[in-house]
Amino acid sequence: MIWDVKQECMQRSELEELQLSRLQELVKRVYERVPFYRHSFDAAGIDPASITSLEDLQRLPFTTKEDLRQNYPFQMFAADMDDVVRIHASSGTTGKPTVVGYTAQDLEVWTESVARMVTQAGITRRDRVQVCFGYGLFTGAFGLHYGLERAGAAVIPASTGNTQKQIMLMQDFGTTALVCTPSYALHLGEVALEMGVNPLDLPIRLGLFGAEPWTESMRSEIEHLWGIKATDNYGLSELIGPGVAGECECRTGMHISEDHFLVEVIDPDSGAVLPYGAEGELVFTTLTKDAFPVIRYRTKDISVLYPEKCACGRTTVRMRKVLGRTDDMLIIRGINVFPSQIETVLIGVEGASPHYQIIVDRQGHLDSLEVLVEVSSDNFSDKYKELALIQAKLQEQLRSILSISAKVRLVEPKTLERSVGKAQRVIDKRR
Ligand code: DLL
Repeated sequence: MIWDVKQECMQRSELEELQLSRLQELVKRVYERVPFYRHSFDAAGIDPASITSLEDLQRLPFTTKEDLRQNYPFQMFAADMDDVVRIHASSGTTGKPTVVGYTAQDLEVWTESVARMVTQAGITRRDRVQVCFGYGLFTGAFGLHYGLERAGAAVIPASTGNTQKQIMLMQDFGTTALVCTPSYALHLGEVALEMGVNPLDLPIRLGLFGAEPWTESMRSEIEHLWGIKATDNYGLSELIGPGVAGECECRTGMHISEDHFLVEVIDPDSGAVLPYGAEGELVFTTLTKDAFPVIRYRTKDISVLYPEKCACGRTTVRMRKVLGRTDDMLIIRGINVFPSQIETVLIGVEGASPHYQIIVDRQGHLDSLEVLVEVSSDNFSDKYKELALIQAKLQEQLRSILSISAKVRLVEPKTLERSVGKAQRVIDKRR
């Protein structure tokens, strides 16, 4: 089924006309309402009225996560704070998160985009959908929640954690579809088996997975374990959250909701726009966001765009699975983690030095994070109590900044390898 035939199956020319009028309106609005855009357009010599074609988009400067950080928390908002009805956040590169806001109109756009996305994945009003994303500042749970309700499904807001109870809910409520990160889907399956429950005996038929990269081999592992069809969906908080793109039944890339999100692929080094079919960094402009619009936002996600009409009938451009990024952001149990966030914590704790190594691994199907930290020479002592205090403090602060727990291992001064060039801070054993 197609949720919104008019928007999803538009003729290219009609879509481009709509995109242009929305873009023109957006550029004028952000110029008037957001000092950051006014300054950056002025610096680039751009008069909003001079945007007369979609190609003119390429003249506009990019927006980066660093720009959002410098305008923390609300200076990028284009709507009055009184009209903002929801605030979410995702990881920033340091201790402060990236903050995004929604007006009632934004929530409506979000709900519709997700309803579209879940419908194309195969959800219907007969489904009972267990949402195992954390309900909180993360956009995953609330975004999926309202879109699924709009699509008519029965939502089970199970949130994260308490995995045995999740299995019990699936059995008792007759869950037919699962929404979570692909790695959590594997972990859930493993726990079910440990409990003596065969996932194949549960009525789950469909999985909607996203928020982290996953490979085709992981897809088949999940499908075999659960006996379900596993679909991929993509989004990011800075654009709206989930609902930017998702697979249809053909699973030949994720359809991007282009009436809301104008997409480009660029060469991450030169910034030049690349043609369809070329691999590069995804850049998005939000065409309909009210409170938190972004212009040419650099996602750092690497993908490829396919413009050909899909066998499902939708005409929107599809994006290939995202398997890599241009920066060092890690996604651990669905949570974005920047090494620089960890560094910020280390610098703030007396006794810890900024010499560290991050080890990401997978235990069973769950990601684990370990941080090796050199104790500074003046603080290094044989006193177990003092070291245990530093360790506990680091663990507590990392947990509070990253929202996931990290195991901290203190090591003696000057024992971690020093590099002459770029420090090799991260060892990701999951790859
Ligand atoms: O992860 C939004 C989301 C929630 C999408 C639930 C899908 C399902 P952020 O926390 O801001 O938002 O993280 C965004 O996660 O730039 C990608 O690097 C990565 N990402 C999201 N979906 C996928 C995916 C949500 N399907 C960042 N495949 C993005 C690969 C993904 N990476």
